[in-house]
Amino acid sequence: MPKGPGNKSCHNVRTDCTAPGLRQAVLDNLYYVSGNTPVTASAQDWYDAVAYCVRDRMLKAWNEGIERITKALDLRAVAYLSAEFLIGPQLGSNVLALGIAEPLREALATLGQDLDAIVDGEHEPGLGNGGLGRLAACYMDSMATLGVPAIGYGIHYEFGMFTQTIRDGWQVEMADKWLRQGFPWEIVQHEFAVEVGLGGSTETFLDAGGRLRVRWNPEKRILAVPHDIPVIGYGGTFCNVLRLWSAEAVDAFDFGSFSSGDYGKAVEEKILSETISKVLYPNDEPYQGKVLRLGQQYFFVSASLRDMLRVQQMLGKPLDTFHTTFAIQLNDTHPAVAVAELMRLLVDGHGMEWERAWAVTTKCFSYTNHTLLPEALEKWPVELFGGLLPRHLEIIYEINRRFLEEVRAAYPGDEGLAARLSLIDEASPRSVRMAHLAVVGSHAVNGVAALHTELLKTHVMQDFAALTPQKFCNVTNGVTPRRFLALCNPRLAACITSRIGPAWINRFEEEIGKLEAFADDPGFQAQWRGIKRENKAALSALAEKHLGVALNPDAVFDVQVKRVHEYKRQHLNILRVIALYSAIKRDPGAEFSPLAVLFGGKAAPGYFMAKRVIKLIHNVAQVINGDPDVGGRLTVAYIPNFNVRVGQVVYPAADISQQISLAGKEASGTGNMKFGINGAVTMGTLDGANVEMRQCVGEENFFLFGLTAPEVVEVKRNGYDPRAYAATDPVLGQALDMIASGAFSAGDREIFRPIVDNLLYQDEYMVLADFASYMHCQALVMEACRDTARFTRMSILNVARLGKFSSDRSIRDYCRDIWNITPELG
Ligand code: Z2T
Repeated sequence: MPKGPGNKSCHNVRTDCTAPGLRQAVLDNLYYVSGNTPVTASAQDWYDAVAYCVRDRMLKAWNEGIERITKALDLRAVAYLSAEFLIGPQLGSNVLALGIAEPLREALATLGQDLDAIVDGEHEPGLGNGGLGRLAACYMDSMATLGVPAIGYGIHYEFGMFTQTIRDGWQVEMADKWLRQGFPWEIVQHEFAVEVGLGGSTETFLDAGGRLRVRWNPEKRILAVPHDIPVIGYGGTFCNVLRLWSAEAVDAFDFGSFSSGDYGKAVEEKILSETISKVLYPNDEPYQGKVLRLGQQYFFVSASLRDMLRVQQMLGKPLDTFHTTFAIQLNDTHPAVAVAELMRLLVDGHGMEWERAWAVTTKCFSYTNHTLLPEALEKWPVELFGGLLPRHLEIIYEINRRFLEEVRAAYPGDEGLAARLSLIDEASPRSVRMAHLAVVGSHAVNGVAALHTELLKTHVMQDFAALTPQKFCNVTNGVTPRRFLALCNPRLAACITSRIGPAWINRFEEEIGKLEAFADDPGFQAQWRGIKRENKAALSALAEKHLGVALNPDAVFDVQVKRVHEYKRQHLNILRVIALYSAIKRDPGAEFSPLAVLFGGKAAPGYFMAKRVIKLIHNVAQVINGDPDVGGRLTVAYIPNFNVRVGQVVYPAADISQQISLAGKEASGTGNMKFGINGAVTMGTLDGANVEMRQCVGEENFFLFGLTAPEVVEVKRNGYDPRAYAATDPVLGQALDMIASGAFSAGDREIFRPIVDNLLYQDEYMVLADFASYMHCQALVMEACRDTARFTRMSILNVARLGKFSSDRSIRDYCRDIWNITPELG
C-alpha cells in the first residue's frame, strides 16, 4: 500500500513558503498531479512537482494582477505586441522572484533532491530567434518588477526555434517539440478564445442610419485560444501576464464529411487552421515574404486587439478613450498590421467616424525599430496582402491617401518626397511598406541605441524624421540583472551582495556603481578571479560532456555567441584565430598565454554563407586543437544549440566578449550587456550599444577597433576594394590563403571557396578593412591579460559602470517618454 502524502500538517499546501511547507507541497504534487511517489518519480516528475508548487505561490500576485487590469478604470496598461518572446527557463527565475530558493533547496534536500539539478533540467520554450525576442522577455521582467501593468501578446508556436545539432561540422536542424513534456507555467483560457478571419472579400452596405459601411466576409475563420504565462516581478508581489495565442479550428471536425465517409476531409480543416501557429520562422533579420507568416502576424494581432477591446467594454469605458486604457507597443513591424486592424474594428466594427478612430489609434500605438538592414524591412506585395486581408488593404490605401494629402499640402510639388513616404512602394511588385504603416500609425518611434536612432533619423527614415521630428526618440536596450546576473551567476551575485548589499538586484542602475570602491582591493580582486575561474570550470565541464573538448579554466575565455550572420562577422573572428595559429606555427617556442576561443549560435536554415562559416569554424577548431605544436595553448570550440539556457552558463565564464559587427549594422546588441555585467571586457567596434557601453566603462576598459559608421560610408563611397587589403597585409593574405588552399579541409579547395571569394570580391561587411585594426587590438588584449591586477580591475569596473544597461532603466524610459505611465513600485 503506497502511503499518500496526507495532509496531517497545518501548512497551507498552496501558499506556505517554509521548508516543511514546501516539502509537503512537492510531495502532494508528486502524488496527486504526477501520480507518483518519491520511489517511482522520474526527473520530469520531480520537475513538475516543484514547478506546480512554485506556480501555486505565484497565483495570489497573478490573480491580483489580472484584477488590476480588468477592474481599475483609471489605469493605463502596456500591451506589448511581439511575434517573439524568448522567455528562457522559468523555474529558476520564478524561484528567484519569490525569494524561496533557500527553503525550497532545504525541502528538496530532505527528499534527496537537488534544486539546482532540477532547475538545470528544464527544457526552455524557444519562442524567439534571438535579440528581439529576448528583449521582449527582459522587458516583461522589468515591467513586473517596476510595477508597470502590462500584457505581453504573442504567438503560442507549437514548434519554436529549431534545435541545432552539429554533424561533421555542419549545422543540422531538428524540430523543437517543446510541449512534449507539458509546460506547467501556462494556463489555457478557453473562455477568452476569439475568432479571426482570413481571406474572402469586402462589400459595402447602408447601415440603419443610412451611412455607407464596409463589411468583410472572410473566407476562413480560425479560433485563437489564449495560453497565459505569469510574469512575476522580483519580490513576488506584482505579476503581469504573457498571453500567447494558439490557432485551432473553429469546428474541430466536419461532421458532414465524416458521416459521408470522407474521414480525411473531416479533419483537414482542423489541420489547416492549426498551421497558423505551427512554427516560428527561424530567420532573424532578413524576413521571408511568405503568406503564412503574414497570416501569423494578423492572427495574433487581431486576437490581441479584440482581447483589449473586451477589457475596455468590461470596464464600461467608451471606445474613444481606448488609448487611456492601453499603450500598445509594436515590437518591430511584425505586428504593424495592428494599425489597420484597430481602424477596422473601430470603423467597420463599431461604426466610429474615421477621424475619431484615427485619433484613438495614433494615441495608442508606438513602434520600436530593431534594424537598419534594408533586407529586414518588411514589404508585402499588395497582391499577397490583399488576398489574405482584403479589407486591411483598403484601409491602408485610405490611410495613405489621407497621409499623402497632408504631405503634399506641406511640401507642394515634391512628388519624389510623396513617393518616398508612401505606404505603398510602387516599384514592381507593388508592396505595402510595413515600417511606414507603423510610423504613420504611431505617436512615437524609437531606435534601440543612440547610434541606431541617429542613423534611423539621418538615413533610413530621414524623410519621416523631417516631417515629424517629435515622433522620434531613443530608448537604449537593456537586460534584466535578475536572470543575467543574480540567477545565472550566483557566485558573483553573492560576492557583490557581500560588499554592497542586495539592493542592486532591483535597483541596478542606482546601486551597482558602489562596487567601484573595491576595484583595486587585492582581497576582492582575488575573490573576483576565483569566481571567474569556477565559472570557467563549470563551462569546461559542459564542453567536456557535450563536445569532448577540454577547456583549460586557466586560459583566457574569449567568446562570441549570437546568431550567425555575415554582418556580425564570425568570419572576422575566425580569421583572427587562424592568424594567431600561424604565429604559433612560425615560432612554436615563443611565449603564448593560453587562450580559448569559443563560438556559439544558430544560422537561419536557408542561409548558405552562415552555414558555411559554421563549418569553417569547426574545421579550423579540429586542426588547431589537434596540433601538437599548439599544445593546448590555443583552443577553439563551437558550443552547439546556443539558447537562453546555454547563455546562462556562457556569460558568467567569459573574460573577453566579442562584439565585432561592422559599424552601423548592429542596431544595439544585448549580448554585449549580458557579458559586461558578468565581468567580461568587450573587444568591439563602435556599433550599436557598444558605443554607450564604452562611454560608461571608460575607453581604457574597452578594447576598441575598426572603422566608425561614417568611415564605413566614406570608404564605400570611394570604392572599397577588399583585394587591396589582402595584397598589402601579409598576415591577412596568409590567413586567407590557408583557407583557400585547403589547410582546414584536408586539401579540399572548393568547400570554403564561397567564403574566400566573397571576402575578396565583395566583402559587403568589410571584414578585410577591419582586420588589421582587429589584430592590433588583439595584441593589446593579450598584453592586458598578462597583467592580472589590471585586467581584474577592468573586469570589476565593467560590472560597476554598466548600471545603465539594466532593462529597468529602459522600461523607465519607455514609461516616461512614450507610454506616459508611472511605475507603481521602485
Ligand atoms: C532581431 O533579433 C533583431 C533585429 C531584427 O530586426 C530582428 C530580429 Cl529577430 C528586424 C535584433 C538586433 O539585431 C539587435 O541589434 C538588437 O539588440 C535586438 O534586435 C533587440 O533590439
